Amino acid sequence: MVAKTEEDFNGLKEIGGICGAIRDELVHCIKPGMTTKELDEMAGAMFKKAGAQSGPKGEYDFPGYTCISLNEEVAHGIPKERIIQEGDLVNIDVSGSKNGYFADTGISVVVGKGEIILQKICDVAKEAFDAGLRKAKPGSKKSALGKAAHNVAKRHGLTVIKNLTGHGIGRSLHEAPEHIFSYYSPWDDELLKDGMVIAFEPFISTFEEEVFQSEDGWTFLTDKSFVAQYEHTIILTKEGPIITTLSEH
Ligand code: M1C
Ligand code: CO
Ligand code: CO
Repeated sequence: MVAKTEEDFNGLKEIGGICGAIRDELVHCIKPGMTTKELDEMAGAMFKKAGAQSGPKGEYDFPGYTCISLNEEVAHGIPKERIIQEGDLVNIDVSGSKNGYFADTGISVVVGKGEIILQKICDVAKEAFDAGLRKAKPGSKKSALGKAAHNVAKRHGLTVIKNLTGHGIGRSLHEAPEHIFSYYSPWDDELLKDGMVIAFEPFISTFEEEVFQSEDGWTFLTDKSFVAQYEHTIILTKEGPIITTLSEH
C-alpha cells in the first residue's frame, strides 16, 4: 500500500509494534528443550491479547500463528513438537494484522553456544538489511536494495537466497510491489514511491542460492547451506524510512 493518512501511519505502527514485541518475546524465551509449538502458542496468546490476528493463519490458513524454522528449514517452518537444542539456528517470522493493517518481521538467532559461522550469517543478514535500508528512499530504484544486500553478503564470502524475496505489505500480507529481491536484478526498473510500505527480508546463505519446498507444502529447505534471515516492515517517506516493527526497548 501507499500510506497517506494519519490513520494509515498509526494503524501500520500499531500492528508493527505488536509483531515486533512478539518477535522479541519469542527470541527472549527460546531455550533448549522447548518445542517450536510451545513458542508459537506464546505468540498466539500475545496476538489474542493485543486484539490482532496472525498473518499466516488469517491470509493463508497456515498451521501456526508464526513461522518457526530450525536449521535446514529456511522459511515457513511449521511450529511442531520438534525440540530446540543448544547450537540450533532458529528463525522466527512474525506477521499479523489489526484493523486491516499488516506488519511482517523476522530474525534468525543461535540458541546458546553454536558454530561460529551461524552467528556470522545472523549478523550479516542484519548488515545486509541495513545496507538495503539506506537505499529505501522514494524515487530510488527498488533494485538498489537487493544490490546493496548482495554486496554485503559477497564482502563476507557469503551469498543470498535468490528465490525468496521481500514484498509490498500494508492492507494485506503480500501485495504490490511484488518481489523485492536480495540481489541485483537489472531489469527491475520499478521506482519506490513516497508512502510505499515494504517488507525487506534478505536471506544470507553460506553456499546455495536457492531453496526448495518440503513435502509438507510449506517449509522451504536447504541441502548443504546455513541460511539466516532478517526482516522488517518499512514505510518509505521523504523524511527517511519508518521501521514499524522495531523493538520497543
Ligand atoms: C519466503 C520469503 C519468506 N512472513 C512470511 C514472509 C515470507 N518469507 O513474507 O516473510 C510469510 C508467511 C506466510 C506463511
Ligand atoms: Co516474514
Ligand atoms: Co515477508
